[in-house]
Amino acid sequence: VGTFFQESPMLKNPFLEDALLRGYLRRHLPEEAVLTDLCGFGERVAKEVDAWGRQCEVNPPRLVQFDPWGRRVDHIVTSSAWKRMKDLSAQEGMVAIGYERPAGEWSRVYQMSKLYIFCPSAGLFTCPLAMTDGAAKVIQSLGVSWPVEEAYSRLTTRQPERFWTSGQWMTERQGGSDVGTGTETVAVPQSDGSYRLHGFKWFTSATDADMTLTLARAQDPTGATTPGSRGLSLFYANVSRDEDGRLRGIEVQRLKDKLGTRQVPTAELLLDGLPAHRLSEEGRGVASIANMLTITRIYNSVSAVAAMRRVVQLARDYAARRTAFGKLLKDHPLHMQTLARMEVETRGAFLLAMDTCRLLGREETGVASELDAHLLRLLTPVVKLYTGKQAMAVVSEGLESFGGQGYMEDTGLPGILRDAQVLSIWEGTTNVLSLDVLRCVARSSGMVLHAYFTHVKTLLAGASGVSALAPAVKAVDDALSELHGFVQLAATRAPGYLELAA
Ligand code: MFK
Ligand code: FAD
Repeated sequence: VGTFFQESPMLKNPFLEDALLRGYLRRHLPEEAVLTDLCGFGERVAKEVDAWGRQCEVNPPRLVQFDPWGRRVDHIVTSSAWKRMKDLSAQEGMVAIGYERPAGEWSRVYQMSKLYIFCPSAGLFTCPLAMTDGAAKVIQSLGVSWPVEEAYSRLTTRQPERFWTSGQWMTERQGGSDVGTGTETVAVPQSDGSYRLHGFKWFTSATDADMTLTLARAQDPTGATTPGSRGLSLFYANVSRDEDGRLRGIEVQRLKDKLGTRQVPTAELLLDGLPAHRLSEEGRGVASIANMLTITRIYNSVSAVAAMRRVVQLARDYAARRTAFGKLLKDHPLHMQTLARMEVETRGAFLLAMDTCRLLGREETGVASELDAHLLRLLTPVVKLYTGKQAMAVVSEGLESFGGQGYMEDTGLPGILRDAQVLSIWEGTTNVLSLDVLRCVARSSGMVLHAYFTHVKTLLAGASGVSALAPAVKAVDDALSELHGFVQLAATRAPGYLELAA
């Protein structure tokens, strides 16, 4: 009945549609090869990859625990689209770019720009990519030598048939935020110097990974372990099968039934003698995995901004197709004000996230100043916690801009909101990251704040000709004149706040 059918919003090349991204790159990384690659990839994302992403959502992974004759097999069956995402990720160098460094200190900005284009269409394959990149970073920081040389080369390869993904198994039933107290997994030393892990990992995402980094307590010769964070070491394990096809030392207890991230197999795992190698010094597990946390938190931030950008792009397109009260939505000032507010949030978040990527790239290529290193340490938790919250608010607003259709499952829009909800939970909740900020203020004796204010001052100096910014410039100038006392005060107070929070 009726002849009217609403045109759907159209996904266009996310690179060409993003004036801010292109402007940012033109200013900082105007290399033709990079821009051509991103533009070509954007075209592929819109025309091909986005449909695979949708397939990942509608064909979620499932667990086959037993074969027809009752033998334990623990097969996580994933969709063909999910497998295609893995090959695509290798071919496009989604992790490799960060290690090949084709754009020197700007390589992370290049890589993360590509991730940003990919994220909302990736069917959350960006989750294993984050952990894969984090694992490569940890291995690189501890030394690429036996037993992880091959792993490193596979994590960072562009060859799909060699490409490995990694897990990050930290959370146990007693503690996800507080892994120091909550980790029960023990590592039993073997005569050849390796270990066998026994324990239960409560959340392990992308459990179809080829390897993992994980935390456990190494037993001493008497079988005793050290409690707390100082008893944790970092281990590397392959996820492999024996000649009977059974997982070596792992039982997949079940796949989790989740609000969102349904594309990703997140499992509960029983580690029952998993063969592993210790990578860190004994007791340095948390400090050693911190490099992984930095990478995955930056991925999280870029994903958050990408979700906001996608919903804004689609909402803008829809506003030029949908009519209400006799004119297109784009001609209703109030509707456009709503979209403009979303755009402003997205732009601010983009610049903050990209600046963190810029700092990471500088640190990795040895050109970071002391100020850069402090800024990277401070901004990583700040940008993760801030963009995680922002993404939920902006995406939720974005859904409303499609009216009732924004709530309809087969438009693909509700999935964006479901997936945004996790961004403030995994990789450190908002409160835990707030405490991480205090931790780095305290441990640097306030130097991270000094670095921050100095950075803001430099940025504002560049904008001093813009009259609308005059009040902000004055406010920061006033704050800077009290900077010395403020930094000292913050450094003195941070340990107190930490104690209070504990
Ligand atoms: C597409 C999206 C991408 C993301 C996909 C991801 C999929 C999901 C994966 C997960 O969720 S994996 C699980 C993530 N888990 C967390 O993020 C845990 C959250 N909890 C924390 O971050 C706690 O703050 C922490 C576990 C680190 C607290 O542990 P401790 O042992 O009480 O910390 P402590 O004693 O303050 O620090 C131990 C050492 O680590 C110190 O070094 P030193 O011994 O050398 O002084 C710290 O400086 C260092 N450290 C801790 N956090 C750090 C850090 N170093 C650098 N950066 C940090 N963030
Ligand atoms: P808790 O630590 O119990 O926290 C509960 C609440 O208490 C939170 O609001 C938190 O902010 C608050 N809180 C805790 N400590 C403090 C404090 N000191 N001060 C103030 N507030 C505090 N983990 C992995 O290791 N690997 C994975 O692959 C993985 N995948 C995941 C996938 C999904 C979809 C989800 C949802 C989680 C995944 N996790 C994974 C687990 C995730 O990292 C943890 O859930 C998260 O770190 C929080 O830990 P928790 O669940 O134990 O919560």
